[in-house]
Amino acid sequence: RYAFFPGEPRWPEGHRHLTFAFNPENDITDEIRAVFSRAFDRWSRVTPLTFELSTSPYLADITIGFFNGDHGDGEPFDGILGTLAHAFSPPSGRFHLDAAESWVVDDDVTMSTSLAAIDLESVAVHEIGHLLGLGHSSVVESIMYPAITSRTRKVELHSDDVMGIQYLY
Ligand code: TQI
Ligand code: ZN
Ligand code: ZN
Repeated sequence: RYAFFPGEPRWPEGHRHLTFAFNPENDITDEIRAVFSRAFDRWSRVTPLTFELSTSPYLADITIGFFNGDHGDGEPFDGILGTLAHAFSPPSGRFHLDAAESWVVDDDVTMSTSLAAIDLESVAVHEIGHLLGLGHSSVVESIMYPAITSRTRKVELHSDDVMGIQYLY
């Protein structure tokens, strides 16, 4: 079953239109932007929340960045596999991805020749769940279940994810 962070933090009632921006240090291609837009849309479709790309990381509610190793928040990345990404609970909006991963964008990750290939959209949908206030679920098929394998793709919200997010919003 779905779960929340302690105290059930969520984006406040008067804050249902959220903006997101990318770390200006990263080279974000249109393809990568499209992956994140699709991931946000999946949550938007089942909630009153809307998400819009902003060009200002200082003003945006959610900031997304790729980092290597120690990046200043006490939770260093560890190179290939292990920790892939992390996102903080509301209203932090910080979403960090390990730049060392073999991220797969748009291509079919199940066909990748790299054994360590990770589907970016699958991780984005999961981390956005955290950004919005969902913890980990015990339902194996859910997006918020805490296991991901390389070379797999899981991007469709499960009814368990939808029930969890609709409780919060
Ligand atoms: N990152 C962990 C995660 O997002 C970070 C984490 C551990 C965490 N415990 C937490 C975040 C509790 C919030 C609350 O779960 S990860 C998965 C999954 C990771 C893991 O890089 O290990 C996914 C990233 F769920 F499959 F294990 C993406 Cl989908
Ligand atoms: Zn971080
Ligand atoms: Zn998680």
